[in-house]
Amino acid sequence: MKPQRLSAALSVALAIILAYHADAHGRGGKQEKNNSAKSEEIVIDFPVGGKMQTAWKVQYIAHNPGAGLVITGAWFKTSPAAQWLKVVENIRLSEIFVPYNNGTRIYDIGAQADYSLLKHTKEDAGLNGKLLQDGRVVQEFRDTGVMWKYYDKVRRGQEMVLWSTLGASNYNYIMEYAFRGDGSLTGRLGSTGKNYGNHETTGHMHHGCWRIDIDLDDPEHNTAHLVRRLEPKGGKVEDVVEPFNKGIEGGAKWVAEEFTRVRVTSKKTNSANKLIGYELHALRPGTPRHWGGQEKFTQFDFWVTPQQWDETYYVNLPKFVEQKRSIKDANIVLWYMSPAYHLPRDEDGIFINPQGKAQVRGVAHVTWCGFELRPRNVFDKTPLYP
Ligand SMILES: [Cu+2]
Repeated sequence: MKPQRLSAALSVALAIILAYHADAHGRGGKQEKNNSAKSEEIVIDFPVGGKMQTAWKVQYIAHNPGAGLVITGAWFKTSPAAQWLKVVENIRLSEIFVPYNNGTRIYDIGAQADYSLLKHTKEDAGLNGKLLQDGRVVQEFRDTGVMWKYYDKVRRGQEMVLWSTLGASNYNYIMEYAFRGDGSLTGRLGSTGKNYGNHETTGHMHHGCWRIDIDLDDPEHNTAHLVRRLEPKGGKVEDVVEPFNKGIEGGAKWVAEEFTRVRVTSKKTNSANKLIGYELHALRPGTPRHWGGQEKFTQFDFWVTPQQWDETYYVNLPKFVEQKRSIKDANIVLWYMSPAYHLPRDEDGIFINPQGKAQVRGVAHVTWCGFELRPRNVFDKTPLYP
């Protein structure tokens, strides 16, 4: 966040201007393809250090300055003999929206696209980390704990993690992508740094506004569904799978009581003749709605649009979907806002000086938000047990 205080009206106006600017200049893949920065590729076999069972192939770009760490392709292999299955064309944080309870509004990517990725050190990378891209990207292998347990048998999970840090004035944003041996992947945004000047005790949110261009197998033939679990009082429990927004681009709300998720299916089937798919699962502590002039994009938690490289800015979603294009059997993009609420606490560090005046000396520990993409009927059966 910029240290200067912006009035709510001014920052909203700025966001609007930059939103149009961002889209007019096609901040996104087209530009990416002509960009001097080129994708790096990593292939990882799982289990790491053991006999291969599954694998991920991941491409990424560390945009500096700009959108930060962007996944530019990801393919998964369910067995050593299997073909690569394309899962992702592009995942990026389109925006980090930071609304304060007192009305201050900050847009940390779209409005400040000149922020740079930090150069990390061995201390950042930790025991299992490796520095890539001149230290702008950290690669880590993590044990994710027990994945399966049955009496004397156990299987632990592993993930390959790529992360970068965007230095956004008083805040540092960790952009993290983890690819797991079971075919799932997560995108997480970690907000850390120092509390904002003159707002040291003001509650505020750091929302990750993700653009998730999923390309499952043949990218032109993907369909999004809204999946819910209903348990009406006195009624039957039902799992409902419906075309997302009746097959037209638009938004949907995450409903805690319904375990809402978005499922994307391809035309391909597994050997049990089920459509292979991936589900977007919300990892969230709550649901924010904001009511400023340009904040209609917060009225839904999930959005789906057709893929268009000149449509990359999250804030413009309500305008994009006015086109009412079909998202059935098409090349589609999922959009998800992962919310985080930060109500400063004494653990953030001393933020009241001896004269009783608010003062930034504070250490804001990381608050995480994000999502998971989880395979559904990609495997015929899991190979991941002893
Ligand atoms: Cu914060």
